[in-house]
Amino acid sequence: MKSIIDTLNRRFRMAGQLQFVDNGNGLPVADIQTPQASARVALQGAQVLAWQPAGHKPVIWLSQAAVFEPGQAVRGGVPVCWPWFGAQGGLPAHGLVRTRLWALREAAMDAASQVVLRFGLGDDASTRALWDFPFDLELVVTVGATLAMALTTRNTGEKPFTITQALHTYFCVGNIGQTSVQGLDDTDYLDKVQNFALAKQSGAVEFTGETDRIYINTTADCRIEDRAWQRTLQIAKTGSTSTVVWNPWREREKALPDMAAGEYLGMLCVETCNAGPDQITVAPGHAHTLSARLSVA
Ligand code: TA6
Repeated sequence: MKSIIDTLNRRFRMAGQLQFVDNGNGLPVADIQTPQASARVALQGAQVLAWQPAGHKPVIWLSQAAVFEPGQAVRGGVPVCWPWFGAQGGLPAHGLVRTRLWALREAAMDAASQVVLRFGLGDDASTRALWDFPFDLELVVTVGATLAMALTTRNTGEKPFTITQALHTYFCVGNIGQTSVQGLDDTDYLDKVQNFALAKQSGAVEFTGETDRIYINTTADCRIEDRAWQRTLQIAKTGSTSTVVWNPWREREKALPDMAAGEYLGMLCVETCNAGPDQITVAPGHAHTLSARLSVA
């Protein structure tokens, strides 16, 4: 592991702004500190673990009980779910890529002094054993006063393939009971808590119990109104016509060993997706990009 971290530092380190560290459990993490923001991104899963714009409380939530082990999903941050969202028969939940080590293809500082990391992952024998298609996947993470994530799927094979996917974003909130999500009024959703029954949102989404919904046919940007912390988080998206909203609440939290007791009170997932009936077919030689841009209003 040390040699991976040494290699990353030799190739990509930017003195005082970007360095690579072992997070203590053997996984390399990009540690970013700029005047605009601090952030951490794990090479496993190309998973953003933290983002805090200067002058604000942390925006991205990470469980205190998260497990950092090679090949294990990490509770919190922004797991990349791909090439399927959710359950898929006996296959790993949320796809193949959140537990794999991605390559860092490029690290740069852009004209706006944001740190840009470009991660990549391609198919190999182990992905083809579970999902038999050649692909190239890139996640570009841009860290500044906003956090942008763009996931591009390229079909490098000769047959079309169909995917569902998510930037499964966990947000910090002051108190889930004093939080609402705007932008989904009048939108149909599939309610996982009610066996995927179809329902329609009326007004803002408020939280009084387990909430696990795939909002469909929506390209709308969302806002998290956090009354306890008196702040608004904005989520702008492209390449997505579904949004998932999730909070496990008290009972379901107990079934998640990588969440500490009561942590559901301080988190909320609003996920930029192509999920449920929102499926993307990518023709050979073509690409699709799913993107989310987060900001504090
Ligand atoms: O996005 C919501 C969801 O699919 C929930 O149903 C819940 O299970 C959550 O993701 C977490 O999934 P995970 O596989 O990370 O435990």
